[in-house]
Amino acid sequence: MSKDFKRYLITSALPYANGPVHIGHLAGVYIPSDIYTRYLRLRGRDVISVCGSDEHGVPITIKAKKEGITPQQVVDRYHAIIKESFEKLGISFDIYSRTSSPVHAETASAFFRKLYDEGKFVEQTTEQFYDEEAKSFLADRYIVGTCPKCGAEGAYGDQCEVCGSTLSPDELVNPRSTLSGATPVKRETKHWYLPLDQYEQMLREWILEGHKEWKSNVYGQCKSWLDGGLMPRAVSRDLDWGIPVPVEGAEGKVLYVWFDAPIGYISATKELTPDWEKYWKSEDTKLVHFIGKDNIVFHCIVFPSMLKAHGEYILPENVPSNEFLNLEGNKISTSKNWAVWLHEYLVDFPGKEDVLRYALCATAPETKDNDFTWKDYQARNNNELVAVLGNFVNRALVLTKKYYDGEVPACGELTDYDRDTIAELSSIKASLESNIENYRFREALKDAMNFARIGNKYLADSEPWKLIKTDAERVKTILNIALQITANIAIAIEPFMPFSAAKILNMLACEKFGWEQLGAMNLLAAGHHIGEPSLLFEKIEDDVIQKQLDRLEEIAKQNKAAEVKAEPQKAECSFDDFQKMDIRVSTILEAEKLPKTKKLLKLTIDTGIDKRTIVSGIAEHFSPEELVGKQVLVLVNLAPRDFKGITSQGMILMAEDATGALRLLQPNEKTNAGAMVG
Ligand code: B3M
Ligand code: ZN
Repeated sequence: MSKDFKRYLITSALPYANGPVHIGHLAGVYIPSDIYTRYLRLRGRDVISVCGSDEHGVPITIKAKKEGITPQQVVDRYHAIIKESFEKLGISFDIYSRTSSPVHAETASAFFRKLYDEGKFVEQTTEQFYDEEAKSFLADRYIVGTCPKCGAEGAYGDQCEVCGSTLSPDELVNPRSTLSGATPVKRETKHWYLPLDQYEQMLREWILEGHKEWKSNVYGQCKSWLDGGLMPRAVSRDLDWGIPVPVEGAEGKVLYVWFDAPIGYISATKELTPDWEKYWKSEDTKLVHFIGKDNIVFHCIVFPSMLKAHGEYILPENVPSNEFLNLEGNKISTSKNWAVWLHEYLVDFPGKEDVLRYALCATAPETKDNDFTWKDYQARNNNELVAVLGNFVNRALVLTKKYYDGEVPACGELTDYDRDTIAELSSIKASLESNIENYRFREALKDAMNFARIGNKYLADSEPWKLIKTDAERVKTILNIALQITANIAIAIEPFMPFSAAKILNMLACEKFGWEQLGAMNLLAAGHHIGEPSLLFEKIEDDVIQKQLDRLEEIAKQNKAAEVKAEPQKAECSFDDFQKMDIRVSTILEAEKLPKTKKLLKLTIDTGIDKRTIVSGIAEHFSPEELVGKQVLVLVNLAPRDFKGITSQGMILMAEDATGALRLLQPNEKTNAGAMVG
């Protein structure tokens, strides 16, 4: 059934350059696409993988405004971080470009212009939300309100992040401008629309009839969009950041980011190779888009309609899309900093790139949302990578070093058990291939790991370390087979863990093998000298994991504090009431814990009027040492009270924050004790 393609064009969703990449992006898009690409390369296919930063759109301008820098500065910063961190993780794009590149501006403009000239757009003047204070139309994320579908606050003009619904600004309840907070008014403006309704029939036939093999989450979303009926979609926006609409009378208007971004795949290919048309315009090319589930409609409905309208381009053969990855039970959120950031991981876990690739592939949300936990990450490393894969490879190599001084022993006569083991290994190959080709990367990873599992079992069952004393000839065959399995592992794991595959090849002193050699038992010739064995993986200790969990706990605390609403204001007090309070700047001279109490500190303070004693219930928050010498504000005419037989003459003023932490209130510069507050 499946067609034979001459070449492959792999695209991965262009990350917005408004922040770094996190594990959700990796598990959902970039690790699957890299596994697929590396596999095809290893098979010797003509394949290119393109990606780049998505540098237009409102997410970028909002970030710029928040930080008080220009949109260009935002994208320059994050493009560099993203590009470098992808490279370090071994994500092997043939090109990682950006949509602010001149080639892209030219390609996207020409694309728009062709559709415009051929009358493929509908030009329409409509009323759009406008912020009179900020003097600006409010596209997409510049407008927020209550979600009409789930009632969540803070839904955007284009999407509710709580329930995932795609929205239009008109649907929001109580819309507000994010620029000024003002309630927007309606104002007329002209835009160009792509009449998606005209492509509905084509899409129905192409997807619903022609691509029943697509993943059910993707197919299902397409079907519900198509069954709901398609409407024209605006492809321009009133914004000053983006690619200008290349027609007369379009001042102040740019291409909608979702119009220009997918064209970015084409521009990146153009930048990569003068042969780019071969990849985009030939039915012999298999085009595959790797994306996250929030991008399905754009890649399955909107972009294909654009490509059809243009007329010269092929459509994707598949659009493998994953669901979402959660972190420790909660939704990953960039704005709440609830994420594991790739660039930070690379610093915290140097040399453990493959561990992350492995853990994320193994927990990828392929069919439903899934959860990443640090404990699971640790268990996968310690129980699978160290105990199974690393252990097997190390045993095979170390024993070869020990018994044969690193020379591959010759394979003698095979036993039935040897034959069964070899047969089992070669049966994995077909399953591994079919799983990768059908985008089931978790299953494929299990297949690849099975080479090591079988190898481990083979060594454990045959016990060469015992046999060496009684049947040294037999041990040669056992280790020959173990080494052949090791070489096979270097092939099988390469798409998933390229660094470890290279390390194994290095230890075997071998050049890279081709995929077609997988399953062969003659990869290493007898007499070949292997290199020095070293550990492939190392155990990750609890304290390393605890550090990550502590960091997340701290973030959760901060998020909770940010959510807390301030207590309502107390009843009014008169100026006279206030005047009755005598508050003085004072200096803490001595501090000691009150014996037999948990909370109480006895403080000696200089109020400027006198030296006196105050008992304060802050021992759980401050140590005596850190208080001595500090200036504080003290209510000095508070009626004295006894604590454990000590009279306290006054009260130190403090604020309690939402996490329950206490803060001393202090003059912002050193002040003489006795200075009055009021
Ligand atoms: N930048 C959205 C996202 O990161 C968008 C993808 C564009 S792919 C052409 O979810
Ligand atoms: Zn909602």
